[in-house]
Amino acid sequence: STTKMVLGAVCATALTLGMANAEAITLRGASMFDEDHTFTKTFRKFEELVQENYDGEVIFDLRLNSELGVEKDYVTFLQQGVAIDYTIIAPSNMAIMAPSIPLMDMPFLFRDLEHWDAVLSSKTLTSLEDELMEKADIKIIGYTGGGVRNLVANKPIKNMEDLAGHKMRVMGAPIQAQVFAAFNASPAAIAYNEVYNAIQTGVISGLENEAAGVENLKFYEVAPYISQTAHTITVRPIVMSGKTFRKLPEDLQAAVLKAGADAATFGRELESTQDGIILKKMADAGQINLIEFEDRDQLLELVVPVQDAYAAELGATELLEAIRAT
Ligand code: X1X
Repeated sequence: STTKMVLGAVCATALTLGMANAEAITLRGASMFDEDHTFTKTFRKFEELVQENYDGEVIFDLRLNSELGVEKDYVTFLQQGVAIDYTIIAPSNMAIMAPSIPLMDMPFLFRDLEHWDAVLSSKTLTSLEDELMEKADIKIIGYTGGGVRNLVANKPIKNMEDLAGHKMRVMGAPIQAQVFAAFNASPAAIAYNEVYNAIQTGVISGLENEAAGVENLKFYEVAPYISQTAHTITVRPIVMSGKTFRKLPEDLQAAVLKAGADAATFGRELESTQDGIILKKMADAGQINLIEFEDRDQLLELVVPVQDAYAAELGATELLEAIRAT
């Protein structure tokens, strides 16, 4: 039935774009979450700003709750120019199309929120954007994110000893598995919508995620221990299919770019301030137990050679150095 829905969506997208100028243009978005998640709020802001910046009429058809699949499906849709026109995707979920894009998303890349914000507000990541455009025909129109990823497990993980052999889900980019393997955990790439069941049935013991995802998808029901490794500050590009973007009238293209940048700023502010609040809310409600991770210094040491080797393999050593030097 997902196939049917997607096929329907393909036709609708093609039709409405073909009628640009004559009538309202429909843009279809997709999200894995419900109306309360920060991504959805960012999409709603994007819709409002496009409409504000553009004279014609645009209809936004945002499909929530994974109706159109998960991020790794969205990448294929965007690349092919079918089913969806815009969304937000974790760079590590785009590895299959552009191997260097997960560099902006790798654990321990940013020292703190200030460093993260400085990099995202600069032009440092332009070469990665160009590669994504060239290899996947996906256009980054803004950077949101700002959640802090921790270990989310069905048991407390306090130190390196607890982490050894810990079976955990990571996103499907090789760098993610490499990093957690270097920490001596046992990482496996599993689709996001299979994680809850995989924990429940004991296939894995946890994942790593930011507060917004844990809350929205109720991962705390099967993995209530949050070990505060704070290993990633998320970078979440708002993206549009290049095939969609090129079909839009010029004034709408300009409105989309402006709205993308401004909605991203809104989303970053929202998620970075909400992250700690959501964690506290879940802890106060007895949904999660916050665990201090004692050996974060060791993670920081172990990750550097893995980051260096990945960047070297991609010919992106200079870029990594530029990010570190920001
Ligand atoms: O781990 C994932 O695949 C997801 O985690 C969160 O929900 C978000 O960061 C989302 O973008 C996705 O990466």
